[in-house]
Amino acid sequence: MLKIKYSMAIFLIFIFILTGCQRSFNQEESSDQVTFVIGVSQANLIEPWRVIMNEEIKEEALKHKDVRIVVTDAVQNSEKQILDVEKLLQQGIDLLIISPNDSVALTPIVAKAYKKIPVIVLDRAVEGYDYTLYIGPDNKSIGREAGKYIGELLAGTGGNVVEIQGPTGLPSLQERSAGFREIINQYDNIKIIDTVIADWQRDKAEDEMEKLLQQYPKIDVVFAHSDYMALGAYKAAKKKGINTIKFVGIDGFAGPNGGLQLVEKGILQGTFTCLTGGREAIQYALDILNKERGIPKKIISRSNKITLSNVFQYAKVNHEVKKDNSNHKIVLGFSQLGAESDWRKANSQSIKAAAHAANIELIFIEGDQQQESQIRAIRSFINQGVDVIAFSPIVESGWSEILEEAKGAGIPVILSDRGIKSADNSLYYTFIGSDFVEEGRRVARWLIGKETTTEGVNIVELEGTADSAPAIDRKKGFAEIIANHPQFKVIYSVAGDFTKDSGYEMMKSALEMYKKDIHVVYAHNDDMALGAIKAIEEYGLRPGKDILIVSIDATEAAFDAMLAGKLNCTVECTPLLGPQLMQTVKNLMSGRQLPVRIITSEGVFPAETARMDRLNRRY
Ligand code: GYE
Repeated sequence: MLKIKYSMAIFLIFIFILTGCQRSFNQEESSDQVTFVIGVSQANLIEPWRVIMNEEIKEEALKHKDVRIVVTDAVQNSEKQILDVEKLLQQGIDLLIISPNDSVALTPIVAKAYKKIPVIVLDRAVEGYDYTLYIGPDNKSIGREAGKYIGELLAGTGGNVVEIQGPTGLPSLQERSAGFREIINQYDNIKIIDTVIADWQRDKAEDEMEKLLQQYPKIDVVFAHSDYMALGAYKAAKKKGINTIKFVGIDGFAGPNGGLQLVEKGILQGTFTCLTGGREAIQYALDILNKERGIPKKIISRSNKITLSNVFQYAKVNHEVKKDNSNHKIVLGFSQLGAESDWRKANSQSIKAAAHAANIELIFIEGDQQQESQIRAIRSFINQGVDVIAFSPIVESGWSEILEEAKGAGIPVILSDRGIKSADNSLYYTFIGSDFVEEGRRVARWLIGKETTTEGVNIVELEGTADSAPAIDRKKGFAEIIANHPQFKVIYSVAGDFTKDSGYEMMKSALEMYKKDIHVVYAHNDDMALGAIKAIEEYGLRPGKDILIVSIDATEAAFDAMLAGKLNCTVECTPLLGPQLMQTVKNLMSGRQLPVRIITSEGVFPAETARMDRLNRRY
């Protein structure tokens, strides 16, 4: 039963009238019953992007009669924002949405809030993982895409570019700029002749541009970090009667003077959309408050390149909600890569159960750890004309051709669990899965905390399938952290295939070669760790004692091994992707724009607390 907070809402409204510094958006009559009160702590409302974020939050919340939102504005001041959150917590909000003014300064208060209620962080992340969900853009990739586009615009002729930035020191801004420069620096004939700061303000951009026009006789392209600033710069050029400069912006909002309209009018040559996440924050907030399963940890929103060639189509797709054709049952083709591990078996089960629960017709094709079999399965889905294809790619490379076929047939593709390497990110709609690099880092951090000796620590690394995303990334994350601790040395590293047998064989050879000189085994999954445990026991050593063992997945069998004292730690990688996948398929079919990346939530389980942790495990 949901709690009814009618009287609290009245109380809140009363408080807000008294304080006058906060606003609450109330749906229709205040006689509606309030089930959830959501606090929104905004960093500032000077940036147009944030005004839009708040508008989206408000609009989306209005769709739910039983939801109230309370909004605070920190006016660019982190201390004020901390107080804002304190007050919201005192008022008894059920969930906090925060877009932090500063990542570092706001981390402790976000962690404090997260101890009590769910927290959604928007745009600027906080440090660590003490929040429920993060939604934000990939600023570096936006910068790169803008760089590529401007590169194309000037490729033949070369030219001079001016960059107009928001306020100095913002990490998001530095990332955009770095991505942009990474690409532009590859061109000998394109020069960034100046960079100015316009604080996201249109008028300031106009003033700065006037100065630039006096200083430089030839400017070919202006790249502004927001459409609003691009518009200011355009005005300055127009006043001087200059119409040879091309303007490129970021944001792509709909509505008067939004990026889309500016592209339509030919004022901007192009813009790169940067969603605020406001709408999605409310959608997820309700899922969280209603205790839905499969809430991701991080969502990285997609940026679209908008030019005259696609602006009308984009505006249509994004602003016309598709009619729900309830007679049509969605058909999803899923190609699984194999049944190599307990993880995979749990993953297959989760997908099947979630499809059933979501009333989605699932055509599930099992794999045999062979890329060719998966390609065949995907081709059969194309031939059957399914609505959506999802698959878990065994390796990272070699998918372009089949994905081009799916694209040609107009069937959207979703990557589940593992990613692919492809320069063309239009070949798939989104990728749902874990952050494998972070898992590798977590293993290393645990190991460094556990093994405090300054003497050499010899590590055997049992890798997953060659060229698979989890093997590549788990190795990378681990290496990144131990690089700062030279006493840790990977003395032997070899690729298996995530099966128990391969772990056993690899460990046997490691023991033959290094005998008693092995101190730690890092296995890229639990199954291989279990195989290694067997090999170590046969060799006459005690796994978990003579040799520390750490792995990834956190399966039931890994918990058994920890309780038996044979495994020292497992880092979670959840296979329960079914609910997120089905939710995503539904979103896709209803015409909603999908993020590029949906990252699942997971933890670290050392043997010391395995008994307690086990109680909450579901695979
Ligand atoms: O860790 C391993 C498996 O791709 C994340 O594949 C997955 C990995 C998982 O078989 O056990």
